Parts: sequence; structure tokens; C-alpha cells
Amino acid sequence: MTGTHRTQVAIIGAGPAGLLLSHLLHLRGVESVVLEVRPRAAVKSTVRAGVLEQATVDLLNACGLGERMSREGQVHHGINLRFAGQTHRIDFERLTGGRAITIYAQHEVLRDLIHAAESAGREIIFEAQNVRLHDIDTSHPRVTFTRRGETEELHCDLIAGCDGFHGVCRPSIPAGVIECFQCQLQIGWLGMLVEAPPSSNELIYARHERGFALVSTRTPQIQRLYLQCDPHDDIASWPDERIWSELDARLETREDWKLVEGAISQKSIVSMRSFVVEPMQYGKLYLSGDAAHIVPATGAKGLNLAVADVGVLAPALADFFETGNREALDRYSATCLPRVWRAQRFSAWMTSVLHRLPGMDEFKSRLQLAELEYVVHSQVGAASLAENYVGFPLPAAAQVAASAAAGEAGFCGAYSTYTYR
Ligand code: RFL
Ligand code: PHB
Repeated sequence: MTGTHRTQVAIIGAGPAGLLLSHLLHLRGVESVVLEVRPRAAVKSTVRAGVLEQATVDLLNACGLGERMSREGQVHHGINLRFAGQTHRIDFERLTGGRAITIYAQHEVLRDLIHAAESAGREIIFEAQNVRLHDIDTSHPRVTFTRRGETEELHCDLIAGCDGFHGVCRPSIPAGVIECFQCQLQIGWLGMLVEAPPSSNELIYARHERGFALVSTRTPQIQRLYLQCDPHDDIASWPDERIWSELDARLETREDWKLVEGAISQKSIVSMRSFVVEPMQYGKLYLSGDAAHIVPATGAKGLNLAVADVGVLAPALADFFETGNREALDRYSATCLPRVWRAQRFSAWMTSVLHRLPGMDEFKSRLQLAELEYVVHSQVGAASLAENYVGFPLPAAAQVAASAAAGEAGFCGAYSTYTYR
């Protein structure tokens, strides 16, 4: 055993949940150390989410992380649903009283967070292997890990499990203490980065008999495109020609629109699943983000939920260290879960109306079209989609985090509160 370290909060995982938690804690004067299994370069470059809810943007702005996002992020005031050869715009501005989403890649958020941590001299230990949690139900929890072949130990008061769905934190909780609710959908997404300007000013979610397709964007020079596929498909079975012909077929429209093609610089397949653990805490361990819940990407909610979780956890931890009061910490899971289930409901609904699902017959296909027709032609249906897509205000506890962060970061930014109607 070589290094022994001590901190207040050991954070496992340098994804959006772990890095934002560390940042929010720092603004409240709480020390943390982040342990991440992957190298820094991999964390900074992995392509994942792109859609940030209004509340996520507000929180990032309020805690001083919004500068590059405000310059480079693209504010979208609506999305398009395409089915039966026609495109229908869902106008967020009109339907939600002026709220919007921002397209800013997850890895850019991570770059901003890593930059903020390293500028402030906060430690992120990359390439921490064999992370193990010990004594999580005692007053002296600790984490062991290996770095460059040597075992090290991190003593702490509390542990934040922000290590994603496949991490080690959730499995460290004894069997029978938590309950897992899950649904493995037989749906995969083939995601591509394409070197071409956007084909559309706003995202296009397309429902087609051949399966779902999504046109998104990243920058004025890069598009992000997705195709529904079998989750077990080999990437080799998707050569570029097949991708373009499938995109053309699924995005067909009677309107004057053409997909802008370009070099495909990256492709990968992910499997969609729905998962929630209850409660999201045990002993001295608090789970946040994908470690506690996964949603299918159709609703674009995963990263946003991770942000909401740590928006609740950070002030609860800070209150505990400042005053010894555990009330908010004890309520952490109960505060987060209603938002998690609301996002599960919305993501499951978006997934079910837009994908070609296993066992789909003509009747179910007609029902899907009827559902979409209702949504785009009913003020109430469209408003419901818009309200859920732009997202709900953060729980009151997280709004406190944002206000406190805004004050302590000496930054007023664009933080706004709005009430849930
Ligand atoms: P992450 O991002 O998975 O980060 C976990 C980190 O923990 C590390 N780790 C470990 N570290 C130490 N020891 C171990 N044993 C460890 N095991 C794992 C990992 O290396 C990693 O760095 O979880 P976090 O922070 O909870 O963030 C969750 C989000 O990443 C995720 O929900 C989103 O990407 C989901 N998602 C989207 N969410 C949105 O809000 N908007 C979107 O537009 C959106 N699009 C998407 C998405 C997810 C997608 N995929 C890949 C499923 C699009 C796609 C295609
Ligand atoms: C993305 O741009 O990566 C993206 C957009 C919308 C989604 C999922 C992912 O629903």
C-alpha cells in the first residue's frame, strides 16, 4: 500500500454527474477527490449526449460553467416529428412560454468541467484501476484503487457513486437492500458523426416502417445522425452505403428537403434500456446519474437527470458538512425519484411512438400513427411533448444549489426560475 489520502467526499466517475458534483461542492467549500477509470483523453472525447434542457443550461450558467456553452451551443426553439412523409414542428417557444433546449455536446461539458477543476487545483485521478468501496455502512468509509500498479487508499466521510450503469458502486450495495426496476428494450441505435453542415435547423425525429431515424447536429460543420438497429448488430454490417440508403428511406418526405451527406467520421451501436434503482442511497453511499437510472435516449434525458441529481446532492452534502444536519441527505433519493420516473415515462413514450418495436403488427403500427397525429394536431398533445422535452424546473433543493453557486462563483449568468404549471 503506497498512498493514503483523505477527503470529505470520494466521487467515483468523471462523467457529467461526478465532475459537476465536485464543482458544486467546491463552490460550497467542500473537498472532494474524483476517481476515474479511463484516461483523461478518452473522457474528453467520448461522443454521447447533445441535448441540454433549459434547467441544465441554467445550472451550468449559474455555477460559472456557461461561457463556452453560450458561445458555441445552439439554442433550439423546437423539434420536428416526421412520419407518413410529412414533417410537423413542435414549437417550444409558443407551447412552453419561451423555454428552449441547447445543443452542446456532452464531451464539451466535460472539457469545461475538467478545465474548471484543474484551474482550481482540484484533483481528478484518471486511470484509477480496481476501484473498490469498503465499509460503506460505517462512519469510516474508504475506497481503494490501483494507480500505476500500486494500491492506494482514499479515506472519506461520504462516497458519491457517479460511475455510470456499469460501474462498481451500485453492485457494492448488499443484495436485498435496494430494488431495481428495469426493462431491456430490444432496440439499438447506430450513432454517426458526419462531416457536413446541418441538414435541418432543428432536430428531426422520424418514424418509419423500416425503423426510427434521428437527425441531430453538433456544430455548423458536424451532424449527429442515428438509425434504429438491432442492438446485437455488428458495426461491420453497417457500411457507409447501407447507412445512407437507410437514412434516405427512413427520412423520406414529400417536402423539399434533402439530407446533407458527408464523410462518416465515427460510428457506434448502443443498446437502449430503462432502469431505476430505489432508493438511490445506502449507508454512506449516494448514487447519481446513470449509476442510479438509465433512460432510452429518445427523450434526451440521461445527462439532464444526472445534472438534476447532483443539483440536489451537492447542497445536501454541503449542509451536512456545514451544520451536521442530515435531513436533506436522508431525503436525497426521495427528492430525486419523482423526476426520474417522470423522465422514464416520457422517454418510454417517445421510444414507443417512434420505433419499430419487436412484435409490431399492422394494428400497432396504425395506433402509433394515430398517436403521432394526435400529438401534432392537438394543442394539448403538442404542449405535453414540448413541456417534457424542454424539461421541468429543478427540484427546489437544486435551485438552492444554483443560487448559492451563482453567489459564490460571483456570477449571475442566465439563471432563471420558473414555476411548474
Ligand atoms: P457516465 O457519463 O457514464 O460517467 C460515468 C463515469 O464513470 C467512469 N467509471 C468508473 N470510474 C472509476 N471506477 C470504475 N469502476 C468506473 N466505472 C465507470 C466511466 O468511465 C465514466 O467516465 O455517467 P453520468 O455521469 O451519470 O452521466 C450520464 C450521461 O452520460 C448519460 O445519461 C447520457 O449520455 C445519456 N444520453 C443523453 N442524455 C441527455 O440528457 N441528452 C441527450 O441528448 C443524450 N443523448 C445519451 C444520448 C446517451 C447515449 N448513449 C451512448 C447511450 C445519446 C446516446 C447515444
Ligand atoms: C444527440 O444529438 O446526440 C441526441 C439528440 C436527441 C436525442 C438523443 C441524442 O434524443
